[in-house]
Amino acid sequence: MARSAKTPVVIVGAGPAGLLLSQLLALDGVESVLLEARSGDYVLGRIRAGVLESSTVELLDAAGVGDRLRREGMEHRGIYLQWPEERHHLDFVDLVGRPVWIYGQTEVTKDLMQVREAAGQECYYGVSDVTLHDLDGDRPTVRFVDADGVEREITARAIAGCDGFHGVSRPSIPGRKQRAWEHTYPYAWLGVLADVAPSTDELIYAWHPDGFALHSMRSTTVSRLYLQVEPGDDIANWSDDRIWTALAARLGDGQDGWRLMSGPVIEKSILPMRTFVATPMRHGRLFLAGDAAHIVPPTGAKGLNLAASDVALLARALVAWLHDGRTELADAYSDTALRRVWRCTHFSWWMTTMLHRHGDDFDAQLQRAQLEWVARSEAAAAGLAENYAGLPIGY
Ligand code: FAS
Ligand code: PHB
Repeated sequence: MARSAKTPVVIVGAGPAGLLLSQLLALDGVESVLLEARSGDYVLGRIRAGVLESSTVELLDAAGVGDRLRREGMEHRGIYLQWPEERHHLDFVDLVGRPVWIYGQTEVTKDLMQVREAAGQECYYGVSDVTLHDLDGDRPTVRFVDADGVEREITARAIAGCDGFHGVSRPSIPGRKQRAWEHTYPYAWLGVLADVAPSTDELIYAWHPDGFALHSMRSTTVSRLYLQVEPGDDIANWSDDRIWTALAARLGDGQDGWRLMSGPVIEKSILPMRTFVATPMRHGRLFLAGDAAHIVPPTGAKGLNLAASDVALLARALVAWLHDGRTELADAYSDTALRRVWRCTHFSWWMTTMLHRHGDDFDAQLQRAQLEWVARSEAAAAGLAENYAGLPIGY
């Protein structure tokens, strides 16, 4: 067993949460070691989030990784809400003074990987058999097997569980100490990445009798689109033609002269829709952040942004504790983070149940009434804008 010198923080998981945490800690002189089960290329290959809240963009600026985002990302004033024969623009800047940015999670991860590598960050890719020990003591330990098959052990002062929903960190907390909430939605999303310029300047969230559709994007030449499908649906049932036909119908192709442009599909997959929240987000010397602690349906574009806000709070707490011996932020971390987690969990549920076709005609009428209220009432629109464009990190 190769034992490494004691390090202040071991971060399990080098997705966006783990990488951003290592960067924020390093900026305040706190060293960390990253452990990642996959290769860097695999992590970069995952196609996920696309929308960044203003507070996330400001955080990435402060972390020194905002330059390419500001150059290549797209600043959006708001979104469109759509239903048959109607499309309404919600201008977040007019409503709450905050825009959002379109910049794929892949790009955020790439920028973080580059800055950490340039700083000489110690990161073990391709690890296996990660186990956490002595979380209740003052010398918590992580054991793992590195990519060369060498068994290793690192003793730290704190462990950050940034290893996502399927990681080992959350299960390392004794079940009697945990409470989890889970809600599975009765539909799923079929996601499409297409080599075609977006047919809209800003995102279109569409309610339709056949099901929900979303027109997003990754750049001026690549579109990202989603449509509601049955939870157990198989991507083999969805030819490219069938996908484009469904998207055109649901997004209002031909309505008021608007046309949906189709193009070559680069990637298509079906992803489940669920809500999951595990509490507390701390157990002894283990702190959970990001998908390791919570999952939201992507309708509110909150998953990545919540991971960023968790990590901003956790970095402040660990620096105050490890540098200055002040433990109040670490002691409050779980409650502080969960306040924003539940706000975003509710908003994601609210957007999801408002926009996805489910239930009977009465349900459909209620959804239409809610959409018309949000589109016509400035107070209602401001509520959506405040939640979507981003609450302050310490909400
Ligand atoms: P991640 O899951 O991104 O990263 C965790 C990392 O830990 C991974 O690299 C994993 O390999 C590693 N790991 C796991 N177990 C380990 C172990 N035992 N040891 C070491 N490493 C381990 N959010 C949105 O806002 N919009 C979207 O459209 C959207 N689409 C999504 C589509 C899919 C298919 C999924 C799964 C999620 C989507 N999300 C979306 C949410 C997503 O963006 C997450 O919120 C975001 O990746 C959270 O980042 P992390 O917390 O770092 O978790
Ligand atoms: C995306 O571009 O992937 C995206 C945008 C908004 C969402 C979900 C996903 O609500």
